Amino acid sequence: MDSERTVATALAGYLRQAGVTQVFGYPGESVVSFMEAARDGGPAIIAAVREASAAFMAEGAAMRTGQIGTCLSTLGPGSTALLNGVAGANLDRVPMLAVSGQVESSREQYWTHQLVDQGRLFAPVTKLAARLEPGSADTVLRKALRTATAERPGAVHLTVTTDTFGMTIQGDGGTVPPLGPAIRSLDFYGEEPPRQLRDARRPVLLAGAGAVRCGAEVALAELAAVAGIPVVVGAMAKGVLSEDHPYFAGVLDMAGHRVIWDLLAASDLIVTAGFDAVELITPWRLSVPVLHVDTTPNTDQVYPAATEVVGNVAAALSWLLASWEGAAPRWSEAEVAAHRAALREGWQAGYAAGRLNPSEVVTTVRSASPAGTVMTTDVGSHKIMAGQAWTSYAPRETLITNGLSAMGFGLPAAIGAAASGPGPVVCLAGDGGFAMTATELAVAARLGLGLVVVVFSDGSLNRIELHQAAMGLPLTATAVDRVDIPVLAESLGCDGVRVENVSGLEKALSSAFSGRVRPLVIEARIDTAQYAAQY
Ligand SMILES: Cc1ncc(C[n+]2csc(CCOP(=O)(O)OP(=O)(O)O)c2C)c(N)n1
Ligand SMILES: [Mg+2]
Repeated sequence: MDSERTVATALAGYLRQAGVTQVFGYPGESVVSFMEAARDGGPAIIAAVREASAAFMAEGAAMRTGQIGTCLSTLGPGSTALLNGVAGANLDRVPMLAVSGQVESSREQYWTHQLVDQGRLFAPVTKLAARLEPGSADTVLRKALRTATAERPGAVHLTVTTDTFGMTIQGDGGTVPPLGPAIRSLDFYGEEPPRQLRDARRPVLLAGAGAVRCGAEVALAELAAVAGIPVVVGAMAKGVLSEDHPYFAGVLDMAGHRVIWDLLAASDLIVTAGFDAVELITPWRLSVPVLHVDTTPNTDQVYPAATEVVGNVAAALSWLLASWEGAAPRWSEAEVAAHRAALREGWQAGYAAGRLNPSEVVTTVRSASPAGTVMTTDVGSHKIMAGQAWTSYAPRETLITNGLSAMGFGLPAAIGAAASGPGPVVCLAGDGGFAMTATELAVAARLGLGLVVVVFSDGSLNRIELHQAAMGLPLTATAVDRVDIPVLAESLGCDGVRVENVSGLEKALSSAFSGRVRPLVIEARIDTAQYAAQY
């Protein structure tokens, strides 16, 4: 039995043990024997149109499920194409295992055709870039899975030479180590944290993706309600506090961002809860003291924090709650509601009556989406709007890249999310990011995924155009070539429709979610006045 194990079957076996059912990838000769090994018992190989999208599909799947996302490429041009999505997972702190083939080991040291040193290529965009070799395959596979999932999670890349996949390995393989954050551990540094919180008169909680990974939503909601503390969240943590909670105070650095920064600046203590400075778009200019609560010490030092609670975020928040000891709530619900009203005014600013406004596209799609709908965005002005205007009720239902923030994420991530569980999935994309990945619609159609894709069609790379305009420069290279999006969608096996106003959008959405197996692409011709007013 042992003698039948090869590197390829071991890789497939560890992935199965880690709960991986699908690998998103693109083939080449170097990985054929791995795909063959996976054909017998899984994981399934899902072919994307291009490797960069495959990696974003894996990232979207991992964001939705909380499990490790997996992608596959061949050597050289396959691995270089994979890079962006691997970097995305790493900076978005999403666990990912990326595997690339390589030329035979006998030629690897001198060959030049299609040869790239993948260890050096992936080192800056991963937590670990290693080689899978027969003598150490079991250990390296366990190390790869544990490294990718250990706090803070990120990407691991493995290079495997073509011949290595077929090589026999010894041993029974052992078992997959625990994957994920510690369950209860806590350490603290600096002043006694509960006292610091009790001494604060106007504290604000700033929650991030670490709170999602630690399953801290109940502890966060209780602490906010009992202690009366408003909660601002990072975009990648949307839903960790339901946005209809009385103490929900908005999303950092999305539309209406000044209102949020004013709230933080007027506070006398910011308690972070798994917040990661990678989500900061605006420089941190506050002098308010910070109590840093995260799985990871404040090693970034992007903001100074004299006190740190390091460990499981849910356990830390429960500790702070238990130590609150009946002290009076610090903010009233009415005060937080007034703040939310000001924030709403902020993201509505520049509303153009009689036109299709970006905020209306977001709120109209939200209203039409059933409970539990998973939403992804791409990157650009529409993301900044959706990050605030989309109401999220639960974690892992709003999938946004706010670490690397690479265009081309939204549609592949929606495909990855839809392929890894039942229920409706909506993608909100700019026309620039959509153009980068539109042919992946064929993958969604092939898989029978009834995605709804809404393209914010403004004929521009709006975010960059606004920047040029703000600098008083003429617009250069920021026009998006107009294509007939509904026709393009139909040619890729999807339904397509163009809308120019809210009623058209409502009509297009009216049957969008009932028993859909064919993707639907809605081109929403928007007016960009809101973006300009809010820039
Ligand atoms: C891969 C990549 N290239 C460039 C950028 C820089 N960038 C950020 S937003 C943006 C414009 C996006 O345009 P579009 O997709 O049409 O969205 P809009 O801003 O118009 O909503 C660009 C070019 C990026 N984030 N990612
Ligand atoms: Mg655009």
